Amino acid sequence: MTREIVVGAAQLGPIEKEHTRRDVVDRMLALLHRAHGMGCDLVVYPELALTSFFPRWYMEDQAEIDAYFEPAMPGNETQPLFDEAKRLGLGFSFGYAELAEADGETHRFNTSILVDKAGTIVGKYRKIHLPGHAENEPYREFQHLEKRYFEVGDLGFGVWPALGGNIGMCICNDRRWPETYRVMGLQNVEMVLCGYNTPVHNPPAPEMDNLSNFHNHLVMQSGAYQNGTWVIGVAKCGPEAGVPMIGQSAIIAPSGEIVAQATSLDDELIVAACDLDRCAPYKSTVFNFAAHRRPEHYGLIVERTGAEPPGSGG
Ligand code: ING
Repeated sequence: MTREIVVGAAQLGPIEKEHTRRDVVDRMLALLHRAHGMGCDLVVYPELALTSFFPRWYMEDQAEIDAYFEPAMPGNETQPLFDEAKRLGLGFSFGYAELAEADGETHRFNTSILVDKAGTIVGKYRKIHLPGHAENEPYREFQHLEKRYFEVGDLGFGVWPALGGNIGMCICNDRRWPETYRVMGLQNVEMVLCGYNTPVHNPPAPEMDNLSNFHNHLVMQSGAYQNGTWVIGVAKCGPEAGVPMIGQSAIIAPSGEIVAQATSLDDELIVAACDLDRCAPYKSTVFNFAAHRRPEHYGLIVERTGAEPPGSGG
């Protein structure tokens, strides 16, 4: 009996400032029903799926900013998604801006959750690699203020037993950093869920704009292969608030091969039957960490502390 998860990557096209959460949840429900019709077990939605990608706008008024956050999950607007997924027997994952109260303080994270077929939130991840900047940079065609609106995630990279396998999550910029996949790889992850909002144009490095789609798949395919895991990359894409964002959502096998890819810049569902047992051949041979990986010999210099590499006699 194979351990197969039929995955639906539910790409979302542009969400404009005037779109309500109800508008978006209706679009997510349409994709959920299509996924159910195609026999999916799990539906994966993008990063910050409920609103327009608001870090592109410089705001100072906290109430204006907090209008993009969710103080509860599920909340009134997202409860229908939880209810329908449970009724249909589907697991799902999506990203949102989380408003969290802890120790009498308010915290704000770029968050993603994993919900099982019983409708239980079994995993939560808070984005660690926050790209962009914290202050207004008017030179940019558009801003990228994740460092202003979110705290760095405080939950690490988790891997949870769910849907018959080991499932982890990361968010957007995280996918560009090899550590992201390796920390989950060291926890025997078999499927990484990753939503993203990626503009074609990156103001600090416009010379790379023509490689945006290539870099998107490069990092996810590498992460999949080097850790023997499936990677599900799901875009919020298209010309959102006038900012072109890449699509090319993809379902990537542990071999690094793309087994399904979106071809539009709008709401689109791509589906693949993901056999989790395709992870083992990579984890037990080429990337058998116990047999071949030697971190104690890497001479890793602890960054920015000036620490001498081990054995350097410094
Ligand atoms: N978006 C982009 C991403 O990492 C970016 C930001 C674009 C960084 C291009 C570097 C190059 O895909 C988010 N939301 O992280």
